[in-house]
Amino acid sequence: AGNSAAVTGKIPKYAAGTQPFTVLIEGNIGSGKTTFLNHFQQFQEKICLITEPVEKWRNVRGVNLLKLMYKEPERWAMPFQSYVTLTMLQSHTQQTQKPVKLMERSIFSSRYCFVENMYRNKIIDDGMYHVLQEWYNFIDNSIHVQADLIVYLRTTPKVVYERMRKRARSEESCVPIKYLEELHKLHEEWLIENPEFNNKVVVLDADLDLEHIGSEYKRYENHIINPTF
Ligand code: DGT
Repeated sequence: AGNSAAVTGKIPKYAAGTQPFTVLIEGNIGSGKTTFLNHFQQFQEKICLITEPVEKWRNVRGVNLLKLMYKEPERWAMPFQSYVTLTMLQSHTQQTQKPVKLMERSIFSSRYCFVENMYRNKIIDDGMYHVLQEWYNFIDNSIHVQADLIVYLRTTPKVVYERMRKRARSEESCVPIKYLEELHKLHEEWLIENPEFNNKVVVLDADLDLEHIGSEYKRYENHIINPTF
């Protein structure tokens, strides 16, 4: 065929055309992403929920990469990020028959918030950073990442710091508030200030406690369950 990929030189992106309306749930550590996703479990026949990538990072064939990343970041941040990228791509390209997909985090938060923060703080050096950037560029050009709507669970660093401490995930015991402040700033730059993304973003007040957040979720239920394509 004259217009085959080989002839035109345009190879279709991997997973292009295979993804439903996709909603990404984003926000600082402890902003309630998991709680938000759990709320949508009642709509399982319509929504494919992809939760807790963090569980994969805590157990890669028995190795807890998340723990190693916090314990010895100079050595483990780079392989950790590399694995995060892989797990995110697996989720982004996972197939489903359902008309909506809801995902906790994305390749974008990893790239624009976490990796950026590590680089600014010199936890990963130039060489490591550039290798990751080269991967991101290659991925941009060759893999389709569907993102129709981004739900930003916006919080203040102090509030999520308290939640993180209460939750007491052992790996996070040494995370200082400064880290959450930096991540907050990067989320704001990416989701509020960056015109490439901010027209897809809905912002929820995720400082609200569990008792009150339900009505905030409800405000956006319809957006998510019955998207206007
Ligand atoms: P939630 O439900 O809003 O409380 O969310 P979390 O805290 O369960 O999930 P998340 O993704 O904000 O954070 C999980 C842990 O993994 C946390 O210690 C931060 C870390 N983390 C997440 N993504 C990345 C990443 O791309 N790079 C790095 N360094 N850490 C990440």
